[in-house]
Amino acid sequence: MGIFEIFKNGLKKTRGFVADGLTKISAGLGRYDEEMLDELEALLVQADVGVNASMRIMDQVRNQIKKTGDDSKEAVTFTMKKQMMEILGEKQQLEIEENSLNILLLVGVNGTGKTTTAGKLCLRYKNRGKRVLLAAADTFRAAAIEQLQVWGERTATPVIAQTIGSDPAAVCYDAIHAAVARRTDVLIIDTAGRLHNKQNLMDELAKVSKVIHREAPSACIKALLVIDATTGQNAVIQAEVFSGAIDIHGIVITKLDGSAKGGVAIAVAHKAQAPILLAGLGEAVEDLVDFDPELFVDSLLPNT
Ligand SMILES: Nc1nc2c(ncn2[C@@H]2O[C@H](COP(=O)(O)OP(=O)(O)OP(=O)(O)O)[C@@H](O)[C@H]2O)c(=O)[nH]1
Ligand SMILES: [Mg+2]
Repeated sequence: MGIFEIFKNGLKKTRGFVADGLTKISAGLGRYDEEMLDELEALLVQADVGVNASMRIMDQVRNQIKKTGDDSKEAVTFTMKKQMMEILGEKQQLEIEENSLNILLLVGVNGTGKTTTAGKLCLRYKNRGKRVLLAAADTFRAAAIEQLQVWGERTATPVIAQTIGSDPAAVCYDAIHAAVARRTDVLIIDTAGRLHNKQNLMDELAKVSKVIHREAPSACIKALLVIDATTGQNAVIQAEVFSGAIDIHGIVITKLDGSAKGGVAIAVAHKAQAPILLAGLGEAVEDLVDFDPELFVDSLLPNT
């Protein structure tokens, strides 16, 4: 399957909602009057594109119609695509430096897909011939350590872990020294999404990040925020909260396959400082792809 097919397939539900909605709203006329444009805007909001981003997109559509007089479905879709891509920004990729230790720190609230993404990334780099190491810095739940160990077995990757309740920063310390000793290319650190409260979580992440930077000053360190597309506008808030605690290099948006609300990627991009780098399009180990704004938008809207 080509990458566009993977996107289209993963975003089937959102496409069904947005692209089909677009066609339905024009009532088969293939053009949009003012009322239909309002309906289009509401459709975007329902697909979780967010109120501000939806407004920005539709303002541009209205301006364009005023300027050219062209209110055809093709013209409207074209302007929408252009605006969405502008919000999503240039395609950016998660780069790994050669001949250096790369540390990927996965953070995010509980259940967003951090551990799954750790496993998927592990396979990605193993397939590229890299030496990979996993670290179980979610010490809050015993099941979290076991879950990462399962990914370790599945991908034949060693996992650095301690016991439940141990200090996550100490796990990171161990993992970094193991990574250096083993000449690891990519160290992937899984962290907790749930602690007693949010402040605890943010404090813990700040501490973990500090220890990583202290112990591996010459490593290429990147914190990736994992957010769940099915959580709607909450995802936008998470992007803000985590950026306040640590320096976020990029965003992984997971479960884009899970709902008709994949439009949230646009809302997140509109608000967040960091770019969306990766997309989770399913639960399987191969269901992680580089986020591509153009393919994403083409998957969402009808063909022009
Ligand atoms: N459909 C779908 N499911 C996903 C995706 N990514 C993760 N999941 C599922 O989401 C659930 C939670 O994933 P985890 O990786 O355990 O999430 P987590 O962030 O580590 O959760 P905590 O450790 O509780 O904080 C699991 O059932 C995963 O299979 C995705 O891209 N698509
Ligand atoms: Mg986890």
